Amino acid sequence: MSETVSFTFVHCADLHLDSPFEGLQVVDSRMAATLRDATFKAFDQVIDLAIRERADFLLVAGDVYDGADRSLRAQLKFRDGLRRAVEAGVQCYVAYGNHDPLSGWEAKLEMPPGVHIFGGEEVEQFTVRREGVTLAQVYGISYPVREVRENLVPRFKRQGKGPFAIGILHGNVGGNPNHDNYAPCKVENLVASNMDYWALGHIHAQQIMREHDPCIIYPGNTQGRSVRELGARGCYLVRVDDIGRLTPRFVATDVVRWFLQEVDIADMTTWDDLLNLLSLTKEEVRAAAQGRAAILRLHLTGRGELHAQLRRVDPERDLALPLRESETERPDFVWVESLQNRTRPLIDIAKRRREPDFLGDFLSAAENLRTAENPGATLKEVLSGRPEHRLIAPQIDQLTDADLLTFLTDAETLGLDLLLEE
Ligand SMILES: [Mn+2]
Repeated sequence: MSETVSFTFVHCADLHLDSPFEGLQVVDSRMAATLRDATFKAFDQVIDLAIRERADFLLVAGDVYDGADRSLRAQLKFRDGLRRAVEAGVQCYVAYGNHDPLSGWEAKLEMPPGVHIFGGEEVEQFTVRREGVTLAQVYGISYPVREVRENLVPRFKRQGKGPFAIGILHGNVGGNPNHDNYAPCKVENLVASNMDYWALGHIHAQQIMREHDPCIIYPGNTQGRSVRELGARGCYLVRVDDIGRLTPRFVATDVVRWFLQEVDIADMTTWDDLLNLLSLTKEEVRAAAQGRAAILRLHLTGRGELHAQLRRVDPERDLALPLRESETERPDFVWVESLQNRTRPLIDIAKRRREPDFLGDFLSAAENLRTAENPGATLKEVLSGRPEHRLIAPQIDQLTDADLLTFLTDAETLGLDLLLEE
């Protein structure tokens, strides 16, 4: 890597422009607008960052849009953002992914000069220059269709002796089981590829897979959209110095942030203890969101006296609803998405399980299911023998083992409460 000059770039992926927030019932129109525009605003923050930090170029590693038939609004917003970037001197390089393959519908919009879109046939290469000096070569390929099962990495071949080579790849590195296995490859493939930086997309959680030689980064998505996408979301600002050393820095771009907080009832004796801690938790989340809007899921957990009383209230109506009051008035709202009661009674369940009576047998049966060799499959088998199964079979098939174990514990707690009452 001789004759490198220092430069800066921004790497983002998985913008999913115009995608909805999952599992939210919001009636307030201002709040609904905030949520609807969140993916667009997050993208604006990426562009603002690139301009503010005088980045030389911007990399977009796939899933610009949420669906193959992207909305015209999303396409216009995307073009507006890129135009703003190139007018400020930031070149843009875009590869499409599985959510927005080239086969999808697209309005024939002309992109401003300075925006480079990778085709879907072969890996293409662009040279980034600043005042005639070559900064880097950028290699990439878009998904021609939704399902790309081929390892695309062998197609990335470094040409000539450019100072710095970047590969843009939308795909699953290392077989992440939580995402579709598109364009699968291993870290070893990327290491062997002779690139200096891999700008990845597809996995929505940010991750530096390797620090250097080459640097391999998933920036994650720019805006979380469900409780499965908790915490800060953003992109990477990468500085490369004049001897080719990289300094990547994560920068949050989300405008609405998702939180999941547990509230333990173990030391509580009164309702006021609980209500105070719920309010405090909400304010802690507001502080952590640093001026952004927040969406909060609350789990009540732990064993305690309050468990028996909680059975007498409706968590949604009596606890969640009051926490939402007055939140719609403010831009830094904390919206309680749901409040789930997972508390347990104040008895030693392990000890009670050993008693030779009906309740002991019931608790043992639950424990045997939980500790079965393959609890998920065993629970599905039990459920398939129930008369209701006909109605709920499609939903049950979609549940993960963790979901099923949560239901088992809920059922055990319910049975325990009912039997203890007698
Ligand atoms: Mn994606």
